[in-house]
Amino acid sequence: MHTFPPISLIGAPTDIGAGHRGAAMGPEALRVAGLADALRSRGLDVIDRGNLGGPANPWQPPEQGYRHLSEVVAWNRAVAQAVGAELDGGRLPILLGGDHCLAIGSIGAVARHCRERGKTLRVLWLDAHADFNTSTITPSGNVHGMPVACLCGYGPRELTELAGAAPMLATDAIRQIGIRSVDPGEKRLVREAGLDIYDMRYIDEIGMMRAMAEALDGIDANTHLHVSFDVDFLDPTIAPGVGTTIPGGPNYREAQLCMEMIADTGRIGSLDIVELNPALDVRNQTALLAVDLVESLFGKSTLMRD
Ligand code: 6HN
Ligand code: MN
Ligand code: MN
Ligand code: MN
Repeated sequence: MHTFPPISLIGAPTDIGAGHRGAAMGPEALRVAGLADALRSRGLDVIDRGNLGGPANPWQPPEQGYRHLSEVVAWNRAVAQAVGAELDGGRLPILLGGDHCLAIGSIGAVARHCRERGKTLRVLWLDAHADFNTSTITPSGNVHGMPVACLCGYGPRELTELAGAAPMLATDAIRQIGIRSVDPGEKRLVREAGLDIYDMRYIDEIGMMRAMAEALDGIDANTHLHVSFDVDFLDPTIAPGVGTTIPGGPNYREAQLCMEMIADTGRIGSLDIVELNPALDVRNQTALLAVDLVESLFGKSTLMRD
């Protein structure tokens, strides 16, 4: 049984980088689903910091390949500041999104923290999508399809240098799990950058257990593990409450195993829960499932192992 640092929940109620409205309601849906109490029942110390503020969503078409770039920058600055403050205070930040563009600020702050403390960062990106688009190859202009590229130095300076010199994150620090939708230009860039992708084909072939063992290989006592959990990682039959459903994701047991194996490392230092869209959900079931999985991520086991 591992001990975890005290946890801070940070709400970022915005859908500024998404292609559907509704992810702005994600933080409240996670609260209603009982996230804080679920973690407290694991014996964890949890403070809910409430919600960050930021610009409203003007719902404009993309300009020069980006939708709402200045608003995306403003939200990410707020996120980076809040996440950085929690890490500095020795706490484990959980970002309640909000859409996935917010991972630029969240992981940017985590990467800076790791650089300052001499820690090795490993990012596990659980998602149906690679989120590696740029303004010239994006099919949508939505920045939630670009955060990994921005973190790795591909993107506008306001985002690639949001929390330090670009690249804020080395590609070899990332492992992407569950990927099953990559756009044509994005595919080329992912290969060029050499991203480590455990796509659904690979998981089908070798199983979630071996895929996760590989993705977690090399983690040691000096590793800060950041999990960026895009809820569309999950199969849409169990998680309909997301804007961009892609069939063929991990089922309930595979997702549980994934979270349990991450918990077993004892190294989780920060987490994003993003892309939950209550406007598309059914009786908050996707939020409840996300809470269930996050409990496993913090060591709740279905058997007597905890
Ligand atoms: N997400 N690849 C598509 C795009 O528009 O760039 C979808 C991105 C979805 C992003 O779910 O975080
Ligand atoms: Mn994503
Ligand atoms: Mn996604
Ligand atoms: Mn740390």
